[in-house]
Amino acid sequence: MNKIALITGASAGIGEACALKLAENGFDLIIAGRRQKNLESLAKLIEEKFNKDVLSLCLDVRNYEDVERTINALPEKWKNIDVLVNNAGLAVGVSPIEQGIIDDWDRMIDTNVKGLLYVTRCVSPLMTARKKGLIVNISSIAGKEAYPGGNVYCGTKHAVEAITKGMRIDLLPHNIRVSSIAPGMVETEFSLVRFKGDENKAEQVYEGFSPLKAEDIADSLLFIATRPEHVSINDILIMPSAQASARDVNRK
Ligand code: NDP
Ligand code: 8X3
Repeated sequence: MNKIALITGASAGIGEACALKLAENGFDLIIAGRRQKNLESLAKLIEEKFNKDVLSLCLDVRNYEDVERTINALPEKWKNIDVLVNNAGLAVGVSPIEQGIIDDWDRMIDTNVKGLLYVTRCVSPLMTARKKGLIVNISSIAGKEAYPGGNVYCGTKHAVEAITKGMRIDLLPHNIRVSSIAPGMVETEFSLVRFKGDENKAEQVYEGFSPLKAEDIADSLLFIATRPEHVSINDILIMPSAQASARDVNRK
């Protein structure tokens, strides 16, 4: 039987690339996100290209009741989740703290922190029952540093870093490995979401240097997920070669 991976936020960007990479390398996939059409296209691609089983879950990770109901209702085969990738997340806005928009703050905290917790709360008991599993949380350079206008987004990713460490300790007796991947700038829909659909502002973020591609993060995930059982890759910090810190980018 193939291993099974559940990836949140698989309808775009890093999550989509991770789904394709794991499918290419023998995993069956549970792909989750809010945009059903994107999930359907991805599922079709995976089935046709890699001949792997795919289950699509139209799911908003901010809604605990939906998350719980959806995970509890998984068909028995699909409950044998070997790898959970907590990837769904977003930044919204770059306002300084004194001008912060409460709805932006709520969206980031509810998705990046509470959503990650909700999914983990429902999936981890399936892993502890089987005494095996791997959880990979997608953090960020924003989980290691703060930068102007990053306040709440950086706060959520610092929380992801702390929660990852706590999860690793709690799940240790259950033989479950917990990893974090913290990327620098990756060209995805991330900046379009952060700038609320302003394409010019989003494009400027990646001008004058080569940002990471979503596939680069998928490579890191594959490395983590294919280590022997006695090896845990706790943290990967992966940056574009032209980025030395959240703020230092060598643009041509
Ligand atoms: P994208 O905007 O391209 O993808 C984000 C994904 O998250 C989408 O699939 C989106 O799906 C999903 N998502 C957002 N909100 C929810 C929700 N409430 N419920 C379920 N799914 C949701 O961005 P990235 O691929 O770049 O981002 C993925 C992760 O990587 C995020 O956690 C981000 O913080 C992190 N990251 C990104 C970096 C970058 O520079 N791009 C750098 C470091 C970390 P849908 O809209 O269909 O729900
Ligand atoms: C996304 C990358 O630089 O906006 O986490 O924090 S950054």
